[in-house]
Amino acid sequence: MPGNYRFSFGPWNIHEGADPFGPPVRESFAFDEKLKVYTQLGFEGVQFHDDDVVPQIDRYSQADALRKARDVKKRLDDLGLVAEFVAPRLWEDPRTADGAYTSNSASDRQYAIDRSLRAVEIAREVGCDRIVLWLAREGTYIREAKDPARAAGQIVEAVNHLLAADKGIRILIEPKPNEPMDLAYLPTMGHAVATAYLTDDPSRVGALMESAHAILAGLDPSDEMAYALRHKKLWSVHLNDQNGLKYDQDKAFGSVDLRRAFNQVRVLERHDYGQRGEWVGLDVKALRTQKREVSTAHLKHSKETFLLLVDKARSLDEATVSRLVAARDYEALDQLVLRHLLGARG
Ligand code: GLO
Ligand code: MG
Repeated sequence: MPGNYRFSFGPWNIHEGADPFGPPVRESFAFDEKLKVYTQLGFEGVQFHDDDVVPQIDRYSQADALRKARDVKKRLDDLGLVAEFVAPRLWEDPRTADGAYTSNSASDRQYAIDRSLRAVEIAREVGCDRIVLWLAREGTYIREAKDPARAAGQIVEAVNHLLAADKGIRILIEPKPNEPMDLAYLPTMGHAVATAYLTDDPSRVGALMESAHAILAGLDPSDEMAYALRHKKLWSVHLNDQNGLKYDQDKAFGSVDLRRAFNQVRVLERHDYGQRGEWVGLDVKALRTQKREVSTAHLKHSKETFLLLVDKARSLDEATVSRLVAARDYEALDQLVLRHLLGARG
């Protein structure tokens, strides 16, 4: 198996199988049990929401929250795990119902900024310098409810607050076009990158690209990754898969479209992703039908598929690819790739 990659996922990827139409179908795993799964499956990186580190964070003073974060850091150290990032969860509290940074209520916007600043300190406490902003509710259900140009500015302002609060912190914007909102304000990689350049320190603002989010936007994930890579702003990924334009599925990587998965791996390989410390992150959901004892298999499988595709990317006959591109014989190029993926001989 090819090496050189470090893998991560968030504890929310091990879950009880609830969906909008039904309650949990599996017993929970305690946080410490989840941490053991990381080691068992060969993942080193842990992605956190602020309240994965400090459950019910809003109930605690910041001093207490940081004490709890310190305890989590110790548990990570004991297991040889590393925190990759902390993401403020800005979509569950009633004060975020109308959005967080772009809410029409000034006091609710302030709550979102305060909570994000707390997340920055929590990130430091668990030993990382990365904040992920999945801007879940920045958008509208009813188009006329907000001014989108103003909203774009409010998001920049919020990022500036975080940059100013900690001179070493880095912000990764995770774009997504819809869900939970009808229409979100930062739907694509282009929006995330452009937002970075509007901030006070573009060198500390980058992006996390999730495969399913690109597909929901009708775009190819490998092109979205490549765009961010060209700007030196692809600082993390959420690999998964998505069967077309429907609810966000977070299927195992490669589950729907192997060739699309191959092209994501190929673009990462070709641009030395991982060599500057970037993690290969997963954001995958176990199927509701899965029994508890096999409800972490989607993580193992996604990682295995990634590594098998690294093998495929490295063994593609690039000389023939170049020759066919030069001859502009894209039909032959198409078949070369298909035969390679199918393992055809001769
Ligand atoms: C949802 C997002 C979500 C984020 C996570 C970290 O669609 O993908 O899972 O990745 O909250 O910010
Ligand atoms: Mg994600």
